[in-house]
Amino acid sequence: MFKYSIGPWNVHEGADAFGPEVRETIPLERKLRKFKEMGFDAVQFHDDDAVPDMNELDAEQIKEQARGVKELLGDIGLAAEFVAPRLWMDARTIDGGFTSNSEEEREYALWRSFRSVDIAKELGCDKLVLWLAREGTLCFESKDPVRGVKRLIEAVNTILEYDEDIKILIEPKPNEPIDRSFCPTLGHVMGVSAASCDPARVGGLLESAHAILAGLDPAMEIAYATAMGKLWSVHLNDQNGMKFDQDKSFGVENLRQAFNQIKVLVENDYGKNGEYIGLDVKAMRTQRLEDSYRHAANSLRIARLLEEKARKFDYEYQRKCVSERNYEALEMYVMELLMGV
Ligand code: XUL
Ligand code: MN
Repeated sequence: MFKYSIGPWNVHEGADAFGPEVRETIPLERKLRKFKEMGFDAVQFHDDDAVPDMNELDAEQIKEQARGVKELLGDIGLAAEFVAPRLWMDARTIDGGFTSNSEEEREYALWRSFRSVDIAKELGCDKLVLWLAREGTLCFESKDPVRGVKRLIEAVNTILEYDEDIKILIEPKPNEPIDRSFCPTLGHVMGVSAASCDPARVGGLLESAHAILAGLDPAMEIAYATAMGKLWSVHLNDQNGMKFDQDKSFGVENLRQAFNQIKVLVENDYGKNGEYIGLDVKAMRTQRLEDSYRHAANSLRIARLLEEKARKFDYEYQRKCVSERNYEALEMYVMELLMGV
Protein backbone atom coordinates (compact mmCIF):
# COMPACT_ATOMS: atom_id res chain seq x y z
CA MET A 1 0.00 0.00 0.00
CA PHE A 2 1.34 3.39 -1.00
CA LYS A 3 1.27 6.43 1.24
CA TYR A 4 -0.39 9.51 -0.23
CA SER A 5 0.19 13.25 0.15
CA ILE A 6 -1.50 16.45 -1.00
CA GLY A 7 -0.96 20.22 -0.73
CA PRO A 8 -3.23 22.91 0.75
CA TRP A 9 -3.19 24.67 -2.66
CA ASN A 10 -5.04 21.67 -4.12
CA VAL A 11 -8.19 22.91 -2.39
CA HIS A 12 -8.41 26.37 -3.87
CA GLU A 13 -10.75 29.22 -4.65
CA GLY A 14 -11.07 28.50 -8.37
CA ALA A 15 -9.61 31.67 -9.87
CA ASP A 16 -8.12 31.21 -13.33
CA ALA A 17 -6.41 33.46 -15.86
CA PHE A 18 -9.79 34.76 -17.04
CA GLY A 19 -11.93 34.97 -13.95
CA PRO A 20 -11.89 35.66 -10.23
CA GLU A 21 -12.27 33.34 -7.25
CA VAL A 22 -15.53 31.40 -7.11
CA ARG A 23 -15.19 29.64 -3.74
CA GLU A 24 -14.41 30.90 -0.26
CA THR A 25 -11.00 30.31 1.28
CA ILE A 26 -10.93 27.32 3.63
CA PRO A 27 -8.52 27.85 6.55
CA LEU A 28 -5.38 25.68 6.64
CA GLU A 29 -6.32 23.78 9.78
CA ARG A 30 -9.69 22.73 8.33
CA LYS A 31 -8.02 21.53 5.15
CA LEU A 32 -5.46 19.51 7.11
CA ARG A 33 -8.10 17.83 9.27
CA LYS A 34 -10.10 16.97 6.17
CA PHE A 35 -7.02 15.52 4.42
CA LYS A 36 -6.43 13.24 7.39
CA GLU A 37 -10.06 12.14 7.43
CA MET A 38 -9.86 11.37 3.69
CA GLY A 39 -6.93 9.02 4.22
CA PHE A 40 -3.90 11.15 3.31
CA ASP A 41 -0.69 10.49 5.23
CA ALA A 42 1.30 13.64 4.53
CA VAL A 43 1.06 17.25 3.43
CA GLN A 44 3.11 19.16 0.87
CA PHE A 45 3.71 22.82 1.58
CA HIS A 46 4.63 25.91 -0.29
CA ASP A 47 6.70 27.97 2.13
CA ASP A 48 3.93 30.54 2.61
CA ASP A 49 1.24 27.87 3.00
CA ALA A 50 3.05 27.15 6.27
CA VAL A 51 4.15 30.71 7.07
CA PRO A 52 1.92 33.33 5.41
CA ASP A 53 3.37 36.79 4.73
CA MET A 54 6.88 35.49 5.26
CA ASN A 55 8.40 38.40 3.33
CA GLU A 56 7.46 40.57 6.32
CA LEU A 57 9.22 38.30 8.84
CA ASP A 58 12.81 37.59 9.76
CA ALA A 59 14.39 34.13 9.77
CA GLU A 60 13.72 33.50 13.47
CA GLN A 61 10.08 34.59 13.27
CA ILE A 62 9.59 32.29 10.27
CA LYS A 63 11.01 29.30 12.16
CA GLU A 64 8.84 30.09 15.16
CA GLN A 65 5.67 30.06 13.03
CA ALA A 66 6.75 26.86 11.31
CA ARG A 67 7.05 25.20 14.73
CA GLY A 68 3.37 26.02 15.31
CA VAL A 69 2.45 24.25 12.06
CA LYS A 70 4.55 21.25 13.09
CA GLU A 71 2.59 21.03 16.32
CA LEU A 72 -0.69 21.17 14.44
CA LEU A 73 0.46 18.40 12.08
CA GLY A 74 1.47 16.27 15.06
CA ASP A 75 -1.88 16.84 16.69
CA ILE A 76 -3.75 15.79 13.54
CA GLY A 77 -1.41 12.88 12.75
CA LEU A 78 0.03 14.02 9.44
CA ALA A 79 3.66 14.23 8.28
CA ALA A 80 5.15 16.99 6.13
CA GLU A 81 6.57 15.69 2.84
CA PHE A 82 8.33 18.75 1.44
CA VAL A 83 8.46 22.53 1.29
CA ALA A 84 8.61 24.47 -2.00
CA PRO A 85 9.55 28.17 -2.16
CA ARG A 86 6.77 30.07 -3.93
CA LEU A 87 9.16 31.82 -6.28
CA TRP A 88 6.71 32.96 -8.92
CA MET A 89 4.40 35.40 -7.09
CA ASP A 90 6.62 38.25 -5.99
CA ALA A 91 7.35 41.44 -7.91
CA ARG A 92 11.02 40.49 -7.53
CA THR A 93 10.58 37.27 -9.54
CA ILE A 94 8.64 38.68 -12.50
CA ASP A 95 11.55 37.74 -14.75
CA GLY A 96 12.56 34.62 -12.80
CA GLY A 97 14.43 34.20 -9.52
CA PHE A 98 17.60 32.13 -9.77
CA THR A 99 18.05 33.11 -13.40
CA SER A 100 16.87 36.71 -13.30
CA ASN A 101 19.11 39.23 -15.02
CA SER A 102 19.11 41.24 -11.78
CA GLU A 103 21.52 40.31 -8.99
CA GLU A 104 19.17 41.66 -6.33
CA GLU A 105 16.35 39.46 -7.61
CA ARG A 106 18.60 36.39 -7.69
CA GLU A 107 19.48 37.11 -4.05
CA TYR A 108 15.82 37.35 -3.10
CA ALA A 109 15.19 33.92 -4.71
CA LEU A 110 17.98 32.45 -2.61
CA TRP A 111 16.65 34.14 0.54
CA ARG A 112 13.23 32.52 -0.03
CA SER A 113 14.88 29.17 -0.70
CA PHE A 114 16.95 29.32 2.50
CA ARG A 115 13.80 30.20 4.47
CA SER A 116 12.02 27.25 2.83
CA VAL A 117 14.85 24.98 3.95
CA ASP A 118 14.45 26.36 7.50
CA ILE A 119 10.70 25.70 7.38
CA ALA A 120 11.25 22.16 6.04
CA LYS A 121 13.57 21.39 8.93
CA GLU A 122 11.12 22.75 11.48
CA LEU A 123 8.38 20.61 9.91
CA GLY A 124 10.62 17.53 10.17
CA CYS A 125 11.29 16.91 6.48
CA ASP A 126 14.44 17.04 4.39
CA LYS A 127 12.98 17.73 0.95
CA LEU A 128 12.89 21.03 -0.91
CA VAL A 129 10.90 21.05 -4.16
CA LEU A 130 11.78 23.57 -6.85
CA TRP A 131 9.12 24.25 -9.43
CA LEU A 132 11.18 26.52 -11.69
CA ALA A 133 8.12 28.42 -12.85
CA ARG A 134 9.77 31.49 -14.30
CA GLU A 135 13.31 30.17 -14.81
CA GLY A 136 13.51 30.54 -18.55
CA THR A 137 12.54 33.13 -21.13
CA LEU A 138 9.44 34.75 -22.55
CA CYS A 139 11.67 36.42 -25.14
CA PHE A 140 14.55 34.20 -26.23
CA GLU A 141 17.02 37.05 -26.64
CA SER A 142 16.27 38.51 -23.19
CA LYS A 143 18.58 36.12 -21.29
CA ASP A 144 21.79 34.36 -22.18
CA PRO A 145 20.52 30.74 -22.34
CA VAL A 146 23.88 29.20 -21.44
CA ARG A 147 24.36 31.49 -18.47
CA GLY A 148 20.76 30.74 -17.45
CA VAL A 149 21.50 27.04 -17.04
CA LYS A 150 24.74 27.83 -15.20
CA ARG A 151 22.95 30.21 -12.85
CA LEU A 152 20.42 27.53 -12.09
CA ILE A 153 23.18 25.06 -11.20
CA GLU A 154 24.90 27.71 -9.05
CA ALA A 155 21.66 28.33 -7.16
CA VAL A 156 21.21 24.61 -6.57
CA ASN A 157 24.76 24.42 -5.25
CA THR A 158 24.25 27.41 -2.96
CA ILE A 159 21.16 25.80 -1.43
CA LEU A 160 23.00 22.47 -0.98
CA GLU A 161 25.78 24.35 0.79
CA TYR A 162 23.31 26.20 3.02
CA ASP A 163 22.21 22.95 4.61
CA GLU A 164 24.07 19.65 4.50
CA ASP A 165 20.98 17.46 4.92
CA ILE A 166 18.57 19.07 2.49
CA LYS A 167 17.63 17.20 -0.67
CA ILE A 168 16.49 19.18 -3.71
CA LEU A 169 13.75 17.77 -5.93
CA ILE A 170 13.39 19.67 -9.17
CA GLU A 171 9.86 19.55 -10.61
CA PRO A 172 10.37 20.21 -14.31
CA LYS A 173 7.75 21.80 -16.49
CA PRO A 174 8.27 22.58 -20.18
CA ASN A 175 6.04 25.65 -20.39
CA GLU A 176 3.58 27.87 -18.56
CA PRO A 177 4.04 30.40 -17.18
CA ILE A 178 7.41 30.55 -18.92
CA ASP A 179 7.75 29.93 -22.64
CA ARG A 180 11.20 28.34 -22.83
CA SER A 181 12.34 26.68 -19.61
CA PHE A 182 15.99 26.19 -18.70
CA CYS A 183 15.08 22.78 -17.24
CA PRO A 184 11.96 21.42 -18.96
CA THR A 185 12.01 17.64 -18.36
CA LEU A 186 13.32 15.02 -15.96
CA GLY A 187 16.15 14.31 -18.39
CA HIS A 188 17.28 17.92 -17.92
CA VAL A 189 16.90 17.50 -14.16
CA MET A 190 19.31 14.55 -14.28
CA GLY A 191 21.81 16.78 -16.08
CA VAL A 192 21.51 19.53 -13.47
CA SER A 193 21.88 16.90 -10.75
CA ALA A 194 25.03 15.46 -12.33
CA ALA A 195 26.51 18.95 -12.73
CA SER A 196 25.77 19.96 -9.13
CA CYS A 197 28.26 19.86 -6.27
CA ASP A 198 26.42 16.93 -4.63
CA PRO A 199 24.45 14.83 -7.16
CA ALA A 200 23.33 12.44 -4.40
CA ARG A 201 21.16 15.25 -3.00
CA VAL A 202 19.54 16.44 -6.25
CA GLY A 203 16.70 14.41 -7.72
CA GLY A 204 13.34 14.85 -9.34
CA LEU A 205 9.61 15.06 -8.86
CA LEU A 206 7.56 13.97 -11.85
CA GLU A 207 4.19 15.58 -12.43
CA SER A 208 2.02 13.69 -14.93
CA ALA A 209 0.55 16.83 -16.55
CA HIS A 210 3.95 18.47 -17.03
CA ALA A 211 5.26 15.36 -18.82
CA ILE A 212 2.20 15.29 -21.08
CA LEU A 213 2.73 18.99 -21.85
CA ALA A 214 6.29 18.12 -22.91
CA GLY A 215 4.81 15.56 -25.32
CA LEU A 216 6.05 12.68 -23.15
CA ASP A 217 4.42 9.72 -21.45
CA PRO A 218 4.56 10.27 -17.68
CA ALA A 219 4.93 6.52 -17.08
CA MET A 220 8.14 6.54 -19.16
CA GLU A 221 9.39 9.59 -17.24
CA ILE A 222 8.70 7.83 -13.95
CA ALA A 223 10.64 4.82 -15.25
CA TYR A 224 13.55 6.97 -16.41
CA ALA A 225 14.00 8.75 -13.09
CA THR A 226 13.57 5.45 -11.24
CA ALA A 227 16.35 3.90 -13.33
CA MET A 228 18.57 6.79 -12.23
CA GLY A 229 17.61 6.28 -8.57
CA LYS A 230 16.23 9.81 -8.53
CA LEU A 231 12.46 9.59 -8.38
CA TRP A 232 11.92 11.10 -4.96
CA SER A 233 8.32 12.24 -5.37
CA VAL A 234 5.50 12.32 -7.90
CA HIS A 235 2.56 14.61 -8.59
CA LEU A 236 -0.05 12.41 -10.17
CA ASN A 237 -2.79 14.23 -12.06
CA ASP A 238 -4.07 14.35 -15.63
CA GLN A 239 -4.16 16.59 -18.65
CA ASN A 240 -6.25 16.64 -21.82
CA GLY A 241 -3.61 17.20 -24.48
CA MET A 242 -1.39 20.20 -25.10
CA LYS A 243 -3.40 22.94 -23.44
CA PHE A 244 -2.88 25.08 -20.34
CA ASP A 245 -1.78 23.22 -17.20
CA GLN A 246 -5.07 21.59 -16.18
CA ASP A 247 -4.19 19.56 -13.05
CA LYS A 248 -7.18 17.30 -13.65
CA SER A 249 -8.03 14.44 -11.35
CA PHE A 250 -5.67 11.51 -11.77
CA GLY A 251 -6.68 9.11 -14.55
CA VAL A 252 -9.81 10.90 -15.75
CA GLU A 253 -8.40 11.64 -19.21
CA ASN A 254 -5.70 9.05 -19.87
CA LEU A 255 -6.65 5.96 -17.91
CA ARG A 256 -4.17 3.52 -19.47
CA GLN A 257 -1.33 5.99 -19.01
CA ALA A 258 -2.43 6.46 -15.39
CA PHE A 259 -2.45 2.69 -14.91
CA ASN A 260 1.06 2.43 -16.30
CA GLN A 261 2.32 5.17 -13.98
CA ILE A 262 1.04 3.20 -11.01
CA LYS A 263 2.32 -0.08 -12.52
CA VAL A 264 5.88 1.25 -12.78
CA LEU A 265 5.67 2.55 -9.21
CA VAL A 266 4.37 -0.80 -7.92
CA GLU A 267 6.95 -2.84 -9.86
CA ASN A 268 9.79 -0.76 -8.46
CA ASP A 269 8.55 -0.76 -4.89
CA TYR A 270 8.16 3.01 -4.87
CA GLY A 271 7.84 4.22 -1.30
CA LYS A 272 10.45 1.84 0.10
CA ASN A 273 12.53 4.83 1.21
CA GLY A 274 9.52 6.65 2.61
CA GLU A 275 8.43 8.37 -0.61
CA TYR A 276 4.82 9.50 -0.93
CA ILE A 277 2.53 9.53 -3.92
CA GLY A 278 1.53 13.16 -4.19
CA LEU A 279 -1.68 14.17 -5.91
CA ASP A 280 -1.41 17.64 -7.47
CA VAL A 281 -4.98 18.11 -8.62
CA LYS A 282 -7.33 21.08 -8.94
CA ALA A 283 -11.10 21.12 -8.69
CA MET A 284 -12.99 22.33 -11.73
CA ARG A 285 -13.96 25.97 -11.47
CA THR A 286 -17.61 24.95 -11.58
CA GLN A 287 -17.38 23.04 -8.31
CA ARG A 288 -19.37 24.40 -5.35
CA LEU A 289 -17.72 25.17 -2.00
CA GLU A 290 -19.29 22.15 -0.26
CA ASP A 291 -17.70 19.89 -2.89
CA SER A 292 -14.22 21.43 -2.76
CA TYR A 293 -12.52 18.10 -1.99
CA ARG A 294 -14.30 15.84 -4.50
CA HIS A 295 -11.44 15.91 -7.05
CA ALA A 296 -8.94 14.91 -4.37
CA ALA A 297 -11.15 12.06 -3.14
CA ASN A 298 -11.70 10.89 -6.72
CA SER A 299 -7.97 10.97 -7.47
CA LEU A 300 -7.17 9.01 -4.34
CA ARG A 301 -9.81 6.41 -5.17
CA ILE A 302 -8.66 6.06 -8.78
CA ALA A 303 -5.01 5.73 -7.70
CA ARG A 304 -5.91 3.04 -5.16
CA LEU A 305 -8.09 1.12 -7.64
CA LEU A 306 -5.28 1.24 -10.20
CA GLU A 307 -2.85 0.10 -7.50
CA GLU A 308 -5.08 -2.97 -6.98
CA LYS A 309 -5.23 -3.60 -10.74
CA ALA A 310 -1.45 -3.28 -11.04
CA ARG A 311 -0.92 -5.79 -8.24
CA LYS A 312 -3.23 -8.23 -10.07
CA PHE A 313 -1.37 -7.90 -13.39
CA ASP A 314 -0.89 -11.33 -15.00
CA TYR A 315 2.85 -11.46 -15.69
CA GLU A 316 2.64 -15.06 -16.91
CA TYR A 317 0.24 -14.05 -19.64
CA GLN A 318 2.41 -11.05 -20.42
CA ARG A 319 5.47 -13.34 -20.87
CA LYS A 320 3.44 -15.60 -23.18
CA CYS A 321 2.40 -12.63 -25.33
CA VAL A 322 5.95 -11.31 -25.39
CA SER A 323 7.36 -14.71 -26.39
CA GLU A 324 4.87 -14.81 -29.30
CA ARG A 325 5.44 -11.11 -29.99
CA ASN A 326 1.68 -10.80 -29.84
CA TYR A 327 1.40 -7.28 -28.53
CA GLU A 328 -2.17 -6.91 -29.84
CA ALA A 329 -3.18 -9.66 -27.40
CA LEU A 330 -1.20 -8.03 -24.59
CA GLU A 331 -2.79 -4.66 -25.26
CA MET A 332 -6.28 -6.20 -25.23
CA TYR A 333 -5.49 -7.89 -21.92
CA VAL A 334 -4.61 -4.49 -20.43
CA MET A 335 -7.79 -2.92 -21.83
CA GLU A 336 -9.95 -5.70 -20.42
CA LEU A 337 -8.20 -5.45 -17.06
CA LEU A 338 -9.00 -1.73 -16.97
CA MET A 339 -12.56 -2.17 -18.16
CA GLY A 340 -13.15 -4.88 -15.59
CA VAL A 341 -14.29 -7.61 -17.99
C1 XUL B 1 2.65 23.97 -10.70
C2 XUL B 1 2.90 22.92 -9.73
C3 XUL B 1 3.24 23.37 -8.34
C4 XUL B 1 4.32 22.55 -7.74
C5 XUL B 1 4.83 22.97 -6.41
O1 XUL B 1 2.25 23.54 -11.93
O2 XUL B 1 2.76 21.77 -10.04
O3 XUL B 1 2.11 23.35 -7.55
O4 XUL B 1 3.91 21.22 -7.63
O5 XUL B 1 5.31 24.24 -6.41
MN1 MN C 1 3.08 19.86 -9.11
